[in-house]
Amino acid sequence: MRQAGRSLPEYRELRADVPMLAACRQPDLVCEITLQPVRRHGVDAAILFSDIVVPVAAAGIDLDIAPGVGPVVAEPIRDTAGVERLHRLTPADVSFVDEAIRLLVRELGATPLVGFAGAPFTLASYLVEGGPSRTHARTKALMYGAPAVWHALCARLAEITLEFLRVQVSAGASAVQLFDSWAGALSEADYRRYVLPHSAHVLSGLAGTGVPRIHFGVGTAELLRAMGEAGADVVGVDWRTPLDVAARRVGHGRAVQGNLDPATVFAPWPVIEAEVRRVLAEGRAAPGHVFNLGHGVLPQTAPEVLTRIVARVHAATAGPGGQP
Ligand code: 1CP
Repeated sequence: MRQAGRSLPEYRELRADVPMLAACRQPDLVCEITLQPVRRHGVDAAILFSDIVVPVAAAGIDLDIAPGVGPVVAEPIRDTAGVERLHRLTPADVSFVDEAIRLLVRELGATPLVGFAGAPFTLASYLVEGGPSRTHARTKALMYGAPAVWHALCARLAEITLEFLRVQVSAGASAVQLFDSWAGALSEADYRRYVLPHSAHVLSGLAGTGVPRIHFGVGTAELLRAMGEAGADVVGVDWRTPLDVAARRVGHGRAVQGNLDPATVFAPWPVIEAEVRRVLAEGRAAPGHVFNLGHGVLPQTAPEVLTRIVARVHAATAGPGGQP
């Protein structure tokens, strides 16, 4: 899950003098940072070191990732002229990602690499607000007040995202994850009207690639049904909804991903272990379950605890005798 690397001293050392976006554009550094949590924890898959705003910057938007803040956009997009500043993405704009993935696939051997991108709503929120927002007030103001501009922005973002994910799959990514982290800010009706068609466009555009598509958001208990309809193979769930409940909501035939509360790592081991067992047991209600945290690794997390959780999950799921 996101920022597994941030809790590692070896990550902090590598990043000490390199700003986030610059790091994302150096294939050898991307390769090494992506490998770090795999080496440390023995997880079953690697997640590409990058950020959801990387393709948007490559498509012409002046932005930065400020330490301790997140993405900050120099000139927020709030009208048609703003949408026009976002040009179409070509593979050449993100050749550094292609190169990093080719390096990684060689290094990873049998371990699959998960590529990712931000979904149109979450990307639009950063672009419209100009940075992280708790309320997404300006985003919703545009959505309700100028729906044509909103849909033009999301359609453009969906094209960029689709192209970016296609580049990652062509370079060798074994699965892709579409992060709609902030979709939980919306009612189901608004999600269906303003967001779902754009995310569905991205997901259906990848159907022919044959790689599994994961779709994740935070605070999405009321949206799981609609997110299931958006077309992914796996729906990621935060820690608020038990996986057996989530499995019913996302609909038949879809796997689930999640959903240990990232703060569980600060509990005594017997509590953590009981939570791991609960998540595994509830995950059995779905046709498939990717064990994961319910959101990103908190930076204060002790790496040793993550290693122990991974080992516990492996012990519970290895072979036919494995029991949660
Ligand atoms: O573990 C990894 O490093 C994986 C790579 C990764 C991923 C998958 C990063 C590195 N970012 C992301 C996705 C991402 N970025 C999401 C979707 C997933 C999620 O919900 O967690 C989002 C919403 C962002 C935006 C973002 N980038 C934030 C959140 C700000 C907010 O609005 O609250 C932050 C803090 C960043 C910066 C960032 N991205 C990644 C790292 C390691 C960092 C920290 C920068 C640093 O260490 O200097």
